[in-house]
Amino acid sequence: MLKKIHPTHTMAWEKLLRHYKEIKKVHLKDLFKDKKRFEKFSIEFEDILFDYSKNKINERTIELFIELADEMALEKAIASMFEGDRINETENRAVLHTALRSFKQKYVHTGSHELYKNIENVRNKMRSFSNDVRSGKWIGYSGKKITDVVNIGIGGSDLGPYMVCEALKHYADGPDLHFVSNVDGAHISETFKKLDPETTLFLIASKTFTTQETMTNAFTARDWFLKKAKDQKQVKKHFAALSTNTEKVVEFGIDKENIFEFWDFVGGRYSLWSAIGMSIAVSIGYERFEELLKGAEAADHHFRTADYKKNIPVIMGMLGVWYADFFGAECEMVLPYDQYLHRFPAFLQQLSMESNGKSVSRDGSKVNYRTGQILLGEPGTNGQHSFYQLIHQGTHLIPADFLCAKEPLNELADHHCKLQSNFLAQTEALMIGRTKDEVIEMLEKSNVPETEARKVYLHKVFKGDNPTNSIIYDKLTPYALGKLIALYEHKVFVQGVIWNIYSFDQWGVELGKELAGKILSELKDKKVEAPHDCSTEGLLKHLRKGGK
Ligand code: G6Q
Repeated sequence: MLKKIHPTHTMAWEKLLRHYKEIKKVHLKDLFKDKKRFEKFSIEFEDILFDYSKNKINERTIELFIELADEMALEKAIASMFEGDRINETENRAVLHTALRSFKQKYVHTGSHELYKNIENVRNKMRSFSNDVRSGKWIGYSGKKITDVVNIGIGGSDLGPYMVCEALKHYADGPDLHFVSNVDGAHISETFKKLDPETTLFLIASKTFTTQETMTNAFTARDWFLKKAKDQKQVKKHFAALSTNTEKVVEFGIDKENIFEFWDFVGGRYSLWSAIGMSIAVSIGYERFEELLKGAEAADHHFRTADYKKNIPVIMGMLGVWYADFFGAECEMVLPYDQYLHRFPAFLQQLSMESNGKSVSRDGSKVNYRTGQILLGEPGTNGQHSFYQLIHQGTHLIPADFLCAKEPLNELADHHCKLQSNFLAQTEALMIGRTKDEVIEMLEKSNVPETEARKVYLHKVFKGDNPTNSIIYDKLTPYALGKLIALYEHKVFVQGVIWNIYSFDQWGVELGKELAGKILSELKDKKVEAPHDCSTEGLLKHLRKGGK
């Protein structure tokens, strides 16, 4: 089980507080007087280069964080996760998404052979199903090949596979993929416009098979299909389920043969590696899906074996804690200079904010320090033309991760060079900034009259001193993507351990769901079930007025 101590009660925390008071005064660009900084604070792991030298740290910072990690028993926590201890204590579950991508089965623990056998069986079933759909062996009720596959799911059953399918679009050579998540009828209606029931396959992705949004969309999809197919028996050719709840799936009318199982030790936001990844296998082919898993497996091995000083997720996690708890940063950004990764920040939002958005510690007491940060992000260079202003000249400290591929997947004139020059320029600008003297000199050189220069120069000063990490991978392959995702998963884990919180539950989403259930009947039946506050009641009445 995980240790239950407050990080603020450790010796290392005290030392870090003292260290912070000194280092906060040093501007980042002054830290670069040490010409070996890049060498000291960068890590190479296979084709990934992780440069964290542009952070407000020195060797002492890392040493103290290692002391903190030791006091918080990080090593034991990592072993507990990989070995299947029930570290998700509030749900009494193990956390074994790593087992789904463990081909070498390095971390097999007693009694887990059956588990690995089950995982392999589902993978084999996924391989043959996805091959059949892609090759045209799997045909629809009227004898036509499947041209479109729709993943119906939400949250963890949508964000992961959707992000990966977008990221690996370059390799997509299967049927067209669509993702429907929102219960807003607009989502499925607009998707239907592109589809023909005769050539469409629905993947109902739901761990519980009870989620309101997913089930509403699934029933709507079935009605839409049956309107044309007419015969209930044909559902088996057009619907498959990715779920842990066989009983509910069968009740819905999906053939037992079309159920792709996974298990309660796979959390929703960690489920893209399971049967929930079926849409990925259908889109890019099963072999490439396995490459994705193998990339993640390599990152798992790195996380388990690399020294903390050379361990990317450990360092990333520590830096996150450093800025949140010592510098008081509220937000962090992930900025991929890679258009294929345009859903990566959205995926990471759930991974990080749902996992570490907690205020009760593992011993049940309220935390008195900051936990999970707000994560935002958009692909570069687009973001530069919108919100970067606030990072450069606003009042917040916003640490940011910049990601970029060394080689492009599309060779087009000098696009990639321009993309990379922006990637490099932004991290440099955020670090060095531009001083008052530099601005005045610049204005003088452009012959701006002195009175005018005095008026505007402050607006042109950049404080700099803003921390960034740079992550470069050779090419966005399935293997590289698998590594990237797993590195971030483990970063979130490290932070949860240091913050002494439970990262694998999500009780905070329950209250809204519960109330929505009650309000739904009030909206439908026009009756009041619960006394509401006057705002909710006023809004409810307004929505009912003139509505159906
Ligand atoms: C993720 C959460 C949540 C979940 C969705 C969908 O970690 O648990 O986002 O994935 O609520 O749940 P189902 O897969 O059960 O429909």
